[in-house]
Amino acid sequence: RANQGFTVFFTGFSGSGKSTIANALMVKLMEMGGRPVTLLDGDVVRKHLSSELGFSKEHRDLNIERIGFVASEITKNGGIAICAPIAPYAKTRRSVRGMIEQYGAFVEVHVATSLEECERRDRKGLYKLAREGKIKEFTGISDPYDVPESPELRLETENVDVDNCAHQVLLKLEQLGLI
Ligand code: GGZ
Repeated sequence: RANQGFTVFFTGFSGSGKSTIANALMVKLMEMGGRPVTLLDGDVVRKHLSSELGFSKEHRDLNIERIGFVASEITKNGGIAICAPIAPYAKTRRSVRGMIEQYGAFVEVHVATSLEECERRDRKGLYKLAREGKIKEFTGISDPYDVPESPELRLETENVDVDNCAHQVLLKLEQLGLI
């Protein structure tokens, strides 16, 4: 159905490029007009919706379930939700998929930047702190990340620019008949 709501759910390591690609995608979808687009970025959600939560498995799961709930409401009302958390646990991603697929499409996009590359870039200096043990339970360093087995799309970001990545997502949405 060309007019159903849908959720684009990015997952990947810290520093993989999720937020940047999600932002670029949001701009493109907004330019197309039509349905309202809501970006639920990791940072913003952590500040406004999950401010009391840390990074234990329980807290990460709660965070993702909250994002999933908001995305499912947006999807139910025919909107477009773009989510960009790490979402390290496959089981939790599956549960969110289930919540959303009751109302519309769930498009999982694995931002597959390798841990090595994220750590090499270390844009916020967090990997260094994690290696020094100053940040505990850091995804990829001292906490797990379940690699998505069958996402709708996997983005290899090395030597591919942001615009190209966002374009690949648009093509996938077209292929799926969502836009
Ligand atoms: C992972 C952490 C941690 C730990 C703080 N592990 O690059 P960033 O800074 O902006 O993205 C990371 C963000 C991850 O929050 P999410 O809500 O996306 O995580 S989850 O989906 O697992 O709930 C990073 C920062 O928070 N950060 N401590 N220990 N990332």
